[in-house]
Amino acid sequence: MERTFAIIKPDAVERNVTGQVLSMIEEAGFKIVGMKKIQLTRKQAEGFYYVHAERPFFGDLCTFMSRGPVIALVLEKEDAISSWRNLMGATNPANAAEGTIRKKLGVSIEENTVHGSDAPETAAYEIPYFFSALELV
Ligand code: RTP
Ligand code: MG
Repeated sequence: MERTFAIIKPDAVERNVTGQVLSMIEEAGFKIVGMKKIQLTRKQAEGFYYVHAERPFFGDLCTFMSRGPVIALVLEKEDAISSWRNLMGATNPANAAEGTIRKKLGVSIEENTVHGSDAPETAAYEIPYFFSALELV
């Protein structure tokens, strides 16, 4: 069993579609082993996405991710990291495959509803950024 880190982003919380995202997660066979609602400060968003610090979209991304509450999740499944990336769909919802969360619910390349760790090292950074071991059950 593998664990990955997921976020339901502010655009989805604002539109009241967190339940739809959670349903798709459970229907795909993931176990939710950690879940909390939290609003990131701008600094916390910058720390979370530090790998993108040099990218042109970094400022807008951190403003977006701290503008309202998010749902932070730890998901468990066989091949959870790649399986969750597949369920999310392409970064730009316009390119996302049928049946993916971003195809169904994404608004734009930025407001794309969900985040997912892209590698085991990323998950190892992201999970403890949000959760203590005691909060994962
Ligand atoms: P994520 O990290 O959130 O799971 O998304 P991802 O791997 O599919 O995409 P990534 O390249 O890591 O980009 C992180 C997030 O930055 C926003 N973005 N905006 N305006 C733009 O061109 C642009 N490109 C990316 C998106 O919110 C993207 O998910
Ligand atoms: Mg990414």
